[in-house]
Amino acid sequence: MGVELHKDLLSSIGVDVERHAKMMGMGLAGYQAGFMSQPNRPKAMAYFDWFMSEIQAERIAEINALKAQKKPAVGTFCIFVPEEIVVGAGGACFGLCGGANPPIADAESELPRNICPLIKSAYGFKLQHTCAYTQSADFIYGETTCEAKKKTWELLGKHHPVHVMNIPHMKREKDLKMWQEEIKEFKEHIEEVSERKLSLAEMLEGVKVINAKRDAMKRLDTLRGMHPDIMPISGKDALFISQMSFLDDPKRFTEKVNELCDELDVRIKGKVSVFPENTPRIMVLGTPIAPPNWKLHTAVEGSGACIINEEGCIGHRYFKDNVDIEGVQSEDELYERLMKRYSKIDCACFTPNTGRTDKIVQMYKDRKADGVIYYTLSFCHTYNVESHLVTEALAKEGIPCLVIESDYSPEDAGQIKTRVEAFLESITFKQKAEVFANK
Ligand code: BJ8
Repeated sequence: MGVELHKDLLSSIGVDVERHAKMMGMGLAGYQAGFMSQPNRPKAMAYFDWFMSEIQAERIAEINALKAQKKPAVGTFCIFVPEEIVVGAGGACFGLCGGANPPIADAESELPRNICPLIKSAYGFKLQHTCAYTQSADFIYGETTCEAKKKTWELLGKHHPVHVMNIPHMKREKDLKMWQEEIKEFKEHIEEVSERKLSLAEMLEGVKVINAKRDAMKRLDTLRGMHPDIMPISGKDALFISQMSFLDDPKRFTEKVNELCDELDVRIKGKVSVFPENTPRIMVLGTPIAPPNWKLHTAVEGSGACIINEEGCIGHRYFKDNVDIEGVQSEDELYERLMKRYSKIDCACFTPNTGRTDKIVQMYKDRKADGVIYYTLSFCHTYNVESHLVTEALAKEGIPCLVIESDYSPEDAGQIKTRVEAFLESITFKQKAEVFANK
């Protein structure tokens, strides 16, 4: 197993190697049982299976090799962090572990119980020293998106270097101006770690690399969800790829996603679908689904439906927009373009955030989906409150929607499956009734 080979490195960066190996063993077993056993998977998934086996091993060695050359290693919890700048500096920008249940008990020794599991899980990983990404990070880049995260940085800063980016909660002119300044400051922090100045040309190169990554993910999203009769890849596999987009080397990842897309193109032409005809096609909305949180996708695809996209940050919100660098001549122009791109993110932390609702309705129509599941992590107030506005708009359009609030514990898996089954039954009943009425 990968972690065994890199034991010395893991230990040198402060990972609790025994506990870490145990957790990785459980994670890999879960992946093998839940993913690798799926029938008729695209052959190109072999790369992502390999990546999973090396997720906390070979990839960690790569990141630490960059660090040895004074390249920055930045850990994040949010898609507002401009990874283009880190990549431009030759470094690695990665998402930190925060999707597992076991570290939560440790986190609750310092954090209140009633905050979202993503924050508690990530905090617990740091206390336990069981996330090799967190241990590799020169610093963690936090943001002021939600109340719980904002205050957690103050505590997390006692355990690991943390910088915080001030993300406004409105998008007025004065807010955007401040945002642009924050991006500039981020670049200065990267220069501090790298101990050198970062040129405009390097940053533009970073933008090109990340734009290409987003293009590949958009391509996958289209192939996966835009063909009503053919689903050439399971929702579970596609979600896993989105999750890995925050960890893998961006150039290699782009190449591998494009290879997979080439195969999916052929599958679509040959009408090779991993689900039978008339399988209900479900869109998932809401909070990020961080690995190894595969509970919802397992319940839905284990109940005879297919998930055709995730609207959240581990999904469409992350790759929907590129940075336009056409004609950029100065650093200030680039910061402005970055700000313009990042301020298109329709996170529920903004008020108002009506663009998100309109986008969801349009996405549903474009994909000819059959229903929507609004998934929110417990105690995530912004997405929870916004679910009311979104479901109201969906109801007006006659779009079937199920709201699920959950955490990382395995206890509600059975209950979720029962609710999903009932929802799917109501969708198929409606479809049959429509066919009957049209006869
Ligand atoms: S851009 S969604 S990644 S903030 S931590 S808000 S789940 S209570 S993660 Fe997010 Fe950036 Fe927005 Fe996306 Fe809720 Fe939990 Fe807060 Fe969370």
